[in-house]
Amino acid sequence: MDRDSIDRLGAELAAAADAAADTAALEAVRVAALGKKGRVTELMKGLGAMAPEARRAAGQSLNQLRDRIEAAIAARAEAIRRRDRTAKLAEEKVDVTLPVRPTAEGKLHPVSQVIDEVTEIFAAMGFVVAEGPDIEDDFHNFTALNIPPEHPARQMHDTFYLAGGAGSNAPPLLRTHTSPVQVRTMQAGPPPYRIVVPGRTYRRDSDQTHTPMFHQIEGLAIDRSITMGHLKGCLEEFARAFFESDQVRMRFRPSHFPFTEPSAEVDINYTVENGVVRVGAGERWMEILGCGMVHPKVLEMCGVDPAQWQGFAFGMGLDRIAMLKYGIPDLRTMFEGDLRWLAHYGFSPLDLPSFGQGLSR
Ligand code: 2NM
Repeated sequence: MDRDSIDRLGAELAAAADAAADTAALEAVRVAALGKKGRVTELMKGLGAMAPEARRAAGQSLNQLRDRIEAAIAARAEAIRRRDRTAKLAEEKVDVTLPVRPTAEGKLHPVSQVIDEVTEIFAAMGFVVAEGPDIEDDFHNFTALNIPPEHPARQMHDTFYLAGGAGSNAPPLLRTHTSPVQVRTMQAGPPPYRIVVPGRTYRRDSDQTHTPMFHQIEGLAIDRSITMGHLKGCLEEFARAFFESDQVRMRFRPSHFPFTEPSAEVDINYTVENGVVRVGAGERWMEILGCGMVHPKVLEMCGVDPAQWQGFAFGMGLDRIAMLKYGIPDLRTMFEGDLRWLAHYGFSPLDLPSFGQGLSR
């Protein structure tokens, strides 16, 4: 085959590749040119019968022909790929400025709503949210919190222990409070700390006023000179923001926890009007949280020098204050997963609590 006809064939096949409308058409062009019975392949088969000199020249030309066609096919393949991707992107375009379609179903659980509200309040005071595992070990849940092995609090907490724990190793457990996250935070790096830790907690308790899984939020503030005065101001600010009333009064009663010294339990005032609880009015007291100055031994066990650092911690049950704020009468209905209950007591996932918008609406 002469030079001219090879050039013409190359031009023809390259033009066919350029004209291929899609990947399948392009593959057909490739097979017709370079496949087992393709036109270029057939020409190459003829080389064997040629004299050595002629074969070398013809072989070179045919190799160039093959390279030219392969390059044309590759270029077309890339063009098709780019064109298809552009079309796909245009087709999948979403206008994020359009208003959200209202959802008829899908509500936030009141406890989720209350977690959002409480963390918003503490975030505005400079706390950041920290989280940790539900399955904990003995050290983080008890020992580091100044609750030694024989301490009555270990029975008091009625812990769920998991299988495992061989020899001298205590078995893993479901955390009985969120405090192990404070321990992990302190172990992870130096003070200062200002964290709040919302999450699930577990105790072997089930009756009218207890569920084996419940929710807590705990807080920790450690710095050079944080005092009980800061603790009181912080919690009063919280109570007024959460119950959306400047009238809420608080009472700090001396108490005892292994992990704080001094310790206090905190009550808020309330009254009952027509069977409805009203917080921030009346002379009755209701306990809502426990708190205190973090025990020096706890700081030490978490790697924090108590001669240089001090501060407060607090812990609060979220299920009860959710029921209180939103008028839910029965604790057990909270975790039954009844969609009719959620339709009634749930919150729109699009109404995030914020001071600008009003904490709850
Ligand atoms: C409470 C009451 C008082 C508390 C202490 C700590 C830690 F890790 F810093 F020692 N976390 N949470 C604490 C203190 C919790 O719950 C009723």
